[in-house]
Amino acid sequence: MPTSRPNILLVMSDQHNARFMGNAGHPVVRTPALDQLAAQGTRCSAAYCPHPLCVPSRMGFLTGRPPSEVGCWGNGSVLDFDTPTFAHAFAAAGWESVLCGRMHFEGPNQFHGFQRRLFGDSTYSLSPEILGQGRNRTNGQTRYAVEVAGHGQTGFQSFDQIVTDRACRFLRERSPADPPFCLVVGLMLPHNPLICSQRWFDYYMGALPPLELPTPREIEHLHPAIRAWRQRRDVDDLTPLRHRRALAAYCGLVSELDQNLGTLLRALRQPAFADNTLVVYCSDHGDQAAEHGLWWKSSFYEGSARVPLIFHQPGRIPAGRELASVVSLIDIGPTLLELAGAPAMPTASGRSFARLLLNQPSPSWPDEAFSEYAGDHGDRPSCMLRRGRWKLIYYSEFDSCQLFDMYSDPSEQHDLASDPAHRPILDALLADIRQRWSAQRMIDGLQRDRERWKTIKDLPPIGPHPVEHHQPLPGDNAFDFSQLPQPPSLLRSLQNQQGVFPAVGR
Ligand SMILES: [Ca+2]
Repeated sequence: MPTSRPNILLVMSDQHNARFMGNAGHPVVRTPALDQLAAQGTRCSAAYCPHPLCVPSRMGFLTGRPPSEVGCWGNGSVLDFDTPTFAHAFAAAGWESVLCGRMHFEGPNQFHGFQRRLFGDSTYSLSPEILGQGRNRTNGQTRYAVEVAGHGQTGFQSFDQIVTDRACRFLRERSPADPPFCLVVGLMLPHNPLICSQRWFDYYMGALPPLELPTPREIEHLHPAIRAWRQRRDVDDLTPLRHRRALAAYCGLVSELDQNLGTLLRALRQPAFADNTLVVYCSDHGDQAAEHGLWWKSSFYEGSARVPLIFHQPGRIPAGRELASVVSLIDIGPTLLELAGAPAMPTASGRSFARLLLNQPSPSWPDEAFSEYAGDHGDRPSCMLRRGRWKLIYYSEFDSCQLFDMYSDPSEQHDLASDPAHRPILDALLADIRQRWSAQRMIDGLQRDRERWKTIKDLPPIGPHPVEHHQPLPGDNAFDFSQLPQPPSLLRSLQNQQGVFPAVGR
């Protein structure tokens, strides 16, 4: 354990596919800051979110518990005021617990254990023209969000710049006499709208190789749950050019995220922090980014369910190492507390993998991650259990599974669920899922959530001090729709939206 209490800087992006980093082997995307962090630290290459959707994943991450255990089922979920988070745990142990930027807290409590919030969230960052409306929204999960892709700028970029500036100012003003800090910086990129600066967009349009998209025949043979997922979002017949433009913009947003991370890391280069700051980078979930022809989150393919995760503390955490053990975002709080020498959080069911990070024997590590999804956009509940080499995805809508061998088939091309030779492992994992999880419980929870949300969604924030949410300036949002190869095709079959949370800035 450290001789003095380390500072902690944790940067969480939104919707970053773990493959989209140079250090993770991506052939094109440019991420020099993330690459340097990974070169000097340890990259966890099998880290998963506990729910491939923003609010439940983040509340699981903060509390160290499966989201359904803390009553979070969807993007309108309000975490109970008195549910302990690792921000509470650090504050109780003498750290100053600080949040800067996004954490997607719903309801009036905008702190949840953070003693200070340097800047608020991105709820109002997009202009109506760029945001769109109804289901034809650029920040949502329908074909319109892929079609409106290109170069320009959005309030999410200006939000991230302000968050970065405020966090850097906090670091610059820190005195050695101050208590150690646990600073969580929440950035919005590379979350869609798929609009990035022209410099990056032009670069990636030229640099990306031809995309590998499923053929119509392959789409016909997809698992019925994936076919239903595609139809609900109306993404079946997006052209290769639409996908390519969207992917170029996504790569551009990743590079812009990386630039902000680089700015933050440079602000840490001062004697007061040099040897005693633990830096962590992660994202709340991934983005399919055209893998399997899909976009966004809300599925359990690697692009959506796996997250980037890097730990950096030179002289303590091994440099340039890949840790391939299976871990979850709900394990991060317990891990940070142990690495910092702070008391553990008794309410957490996530486990510390500090010993794995320090390259110490950890024979009892379960090497598994569970992730659940209550449903959104008309989806029905589903869940995923990754244990060692195996990954089982269970779809309640069809009472059926996908099974992948992640060691031999990391891109999930060969579903082994109907292979008799793999029946024993499928049965064992499915029995485990049936014991710990219920689709009906997810449906009931989501319904209760919606009722709670209607009552308290508009209450003003309460907490230690007022919170300044982002208000974009004129010019922060600019997109020339005439650059699109064809006008966006507005959603053809609008589904019944009764009871669905409005999804602004999700
Ligand atoms: Ca998110």
